[in-house]
Amino acid sequence: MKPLGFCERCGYFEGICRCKRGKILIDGEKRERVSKFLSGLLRHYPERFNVELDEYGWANIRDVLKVLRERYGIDRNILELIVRFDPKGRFEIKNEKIRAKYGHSVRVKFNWSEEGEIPPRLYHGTHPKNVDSILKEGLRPMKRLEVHLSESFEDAVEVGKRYHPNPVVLVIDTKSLLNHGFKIRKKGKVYTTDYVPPECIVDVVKT
Ligand code: HQG
Repeated sequence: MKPLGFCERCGYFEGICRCKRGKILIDGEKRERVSKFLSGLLRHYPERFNVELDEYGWANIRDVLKVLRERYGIDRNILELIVRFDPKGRFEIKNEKIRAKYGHSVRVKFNWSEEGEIPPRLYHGTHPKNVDSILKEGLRPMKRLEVHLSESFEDAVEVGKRYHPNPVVLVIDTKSLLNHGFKIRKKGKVYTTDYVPPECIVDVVKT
């Protein structure tokens, strides 16, 4: 990830600011580590750090900051920057609370969506070895609560690269998915649904 910083002339910035004189507040490597930890904390193991999630996955920002301060020396200002500049819109801060928008394995209510049109096609990057089974039984949430879809082919390739250098990208027809009775929810740059039947997968692209 790129560093985040503040400049008196340019304001908060990602990478380097326009006048190149801004101060880096968190370097890229640490930003990524904190972001990954925050994803784990808010999606999978809040109880390990005595953080409580309400039914929609919201945690008190105070509790989260206590953990981040101890582990990484991070203050509120930097947490807010991490959330604001997150490339996938992974997190949300509201009313002194913070939550992950998607990706949970802990039981939270996920039946909400941001406004916006659903694009005609969505994409899912995966390991080539999963393809036969997905084409037979459909896309399932597996260990998470929801199935995750990307808004662009390129984003899906990045998701798939977590598993294999040459992932397979499945192309999903969203109209067909909606016609099958499945809701599609927008959560940052990611779209989620409960299940994708094989009939809604209209293309399988090897990369
Ligand atoms: C596969 C990250 C065989 C599915 C990513 C995937 C995403 C099947 C894996 C978000 C299957 C589950 C979620 C079936 C599904 N047979 N394999 N029937 N159905 N699978 O990690 O989508 O960066 O739970 O293809 O970028 O990879 O952390 O899902 O390979 O947006 O914010 O089972 O998490 O976001 O893996 O990743 P995951 P995902 P962050």
